[in-house]
Amino acid sequence: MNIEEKLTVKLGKPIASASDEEIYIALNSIVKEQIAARELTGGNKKLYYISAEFLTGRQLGRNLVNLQIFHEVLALLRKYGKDLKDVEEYEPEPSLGNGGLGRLAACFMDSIASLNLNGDGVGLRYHFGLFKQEFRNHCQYEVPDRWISENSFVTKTDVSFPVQFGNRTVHSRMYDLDVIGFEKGHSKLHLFDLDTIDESIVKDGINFDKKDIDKNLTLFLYPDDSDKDGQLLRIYQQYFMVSNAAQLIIKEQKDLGHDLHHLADHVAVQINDTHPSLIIPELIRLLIQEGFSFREAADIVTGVCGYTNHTILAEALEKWPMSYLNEVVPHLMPIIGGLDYAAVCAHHDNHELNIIDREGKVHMARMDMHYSHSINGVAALHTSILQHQELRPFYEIKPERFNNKTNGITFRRWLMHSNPELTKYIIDMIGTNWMNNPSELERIMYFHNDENTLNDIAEIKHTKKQQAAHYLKEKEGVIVDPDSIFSIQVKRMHEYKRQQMNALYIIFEYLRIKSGIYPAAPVTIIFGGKAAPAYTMAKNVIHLILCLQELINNDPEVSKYLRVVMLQNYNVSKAEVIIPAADISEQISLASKEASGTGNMKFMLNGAVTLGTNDGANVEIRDLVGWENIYTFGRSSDDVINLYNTNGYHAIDYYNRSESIRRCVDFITSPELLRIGNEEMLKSLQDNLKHKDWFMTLLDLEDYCNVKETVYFDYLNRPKWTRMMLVNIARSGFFSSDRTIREYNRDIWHL
Ligand code: 26V
Repeated sequence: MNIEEKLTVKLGKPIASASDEEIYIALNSIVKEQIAARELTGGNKKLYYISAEFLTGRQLGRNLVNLQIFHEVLALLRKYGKDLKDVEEYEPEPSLGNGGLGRLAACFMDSIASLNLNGDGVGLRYHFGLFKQEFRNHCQYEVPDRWISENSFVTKTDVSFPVQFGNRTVHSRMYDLDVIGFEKGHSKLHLFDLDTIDESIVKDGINFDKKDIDKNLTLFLYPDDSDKDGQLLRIYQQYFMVSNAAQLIIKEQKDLGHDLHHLADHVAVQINDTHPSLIIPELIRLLIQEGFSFREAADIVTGVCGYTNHTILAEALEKWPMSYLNEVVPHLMPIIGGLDYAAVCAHHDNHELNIIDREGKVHMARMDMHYSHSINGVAALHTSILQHQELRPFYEIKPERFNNKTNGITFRRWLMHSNPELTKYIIDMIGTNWMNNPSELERIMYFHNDENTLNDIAEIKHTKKQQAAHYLKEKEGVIVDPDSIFSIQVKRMHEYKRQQMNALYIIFEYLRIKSGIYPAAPVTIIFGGKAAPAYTMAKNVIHLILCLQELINNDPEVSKYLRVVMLQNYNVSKAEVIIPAADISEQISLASKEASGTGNMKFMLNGAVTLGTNDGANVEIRDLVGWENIYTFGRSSDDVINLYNTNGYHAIDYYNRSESIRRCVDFITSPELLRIGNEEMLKSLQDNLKHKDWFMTLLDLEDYCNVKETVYFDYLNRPKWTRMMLVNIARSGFFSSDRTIREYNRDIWHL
């Protein structure tokens, strides 16, 4: 039977008379059958990728792409007047991640499966994910994001493990998400949960009784940890995740008849940031139960584990008070103590190497570094900063463990699924070899002076902008002009990412327009991103942007030249609409602070030009495309690190010295904005920028405003701009997560 016949049979009626929801359910079922028919990837050694986050995005589209029936289904539905996009809308998107770290894990699963590697993911099945962002009164509110539904791709299994918390035991339930690869390969993402979770305990936003672990354990990703109960809950979650992972590993190895003495020959564990770090003592504990000595077990586990660091922000490097760990996992404490003792004995002269510090706090990353055979950063600059600054004491004792693995993205989702128009065009130019060998995208460089090709690429971009404009109007109720320049900054809200600098630029441009100086071309600035519920400053930045949106879009004089959009509840599905529509990719973090960034790669692949600092993977983008095909600005990471080390940055000096900076910052509490927004929030943001500004917004502001003018000017030079677009697409092959995963496998996992 072909797809059309199958679909008709499933529906029990003609496709033309079925609703989009019925088609979704039928396609879901067809896809599940095809997945079930594909064998799981096997092998002598297996990877377990353990992560608190897997930001998978919707599954229907990715499965159609990887089963290679996406275009067929697209055309089939079109024949009956249906749009696959509308059908896909019926799949709830799981919000099992926060940002780049979780999306990276999802891209990695796609690449692991597609490269036919023997590897599964392990995480948690959070009922409400992170949270859903709603805007009211120009402010962010958080509500539960219910994604679990009957027709999801996540299925219940019979697998369960006992997990010990102090003197009581809970019993887990494993759910599975099938991850099929492109053409071949089939892995699983195992998500653990408790049957006793009670969703009804969540009241008034995202609040709930933090002590009731049986009912709350997997309600949310990163529940509020501003008090002790919240921190204990985080530890409960982390231990629950890794205990299940460790038991699954031991069980599967025993089932295969492997000798646990040779565990490191058969198992690789990748620890995705510090949330899964307790896997180390837990695996050691299980091996001791199997009769190993402490020393033997610790050596085996070191051979199994690899640790990936995703940030240098001190506040994100987890440390738990020993007393808290003692409350949740007392049975691990002797092991953690032993690990610390062994590490201290080996390196007694430097207390920065201690796992347990003088205040009795357990440093998870330090445990990872002592007891993993590999330690990696996620972009060249990031790894270098880890080696020479943040993790220097470790680099000095174990240089051979350090390695870089520059992040990547799956082209299946971020090109083939989200931009079928560009995909088809690339196929017409150079065939399909690039799909399995992304560096071959380089071959489109052959057309870099071909006027027709450049016009076609510009035309595709325009189509994607029209689609995005349509989507914004339908879903967000905002009107944008597809003929304006789309400059897009979508990512988590954080001061180091400096959305506030972009907002100050908007003020700069607004004031200029008001004074009769107009930008070279009309511009639409689009933001999207969630702020952590307790992160006041990030919420204040959202507030400022929403106030600016209201002020500017409703001012007929200004909105001809400038429009502002803050997307509500930015997620993977919205990213797939908005990223292909970008002309300019805003990657403006304070140099040294963005470990890598992966959005930057998605934009590049879709033909946007980067406007960024020399930070994270932007540096590698610059090296690949050359200075002529990227706009960089701002102080270098060396300068910034030096400013921190010497206390050399004082925001107020920049404010006092520059009239233009002062006018932008002052405007935050102008009568115009106070009429719309909340005085306390705006004032607090303004004070922070003048007197604290920890992430040095004002340091780079003028440079940023200046370079933007150049960018807009160049945009009008169509031959120049479209050639830049083509070069960016052509050189993006390096950022395929297939390349990244091949490197992990070559250097760390050896599957
Ligand atoms: C840390 C914490 C600490 C406590 C509260 C909740 C929480 C949530 C997440 C994290 C870790 C954040 C690390 C992270 O997401 N890093 C991002 O990783 C991306 C993939 O490597 C990378 O592209 C981004 O630059 C980096 O910010």
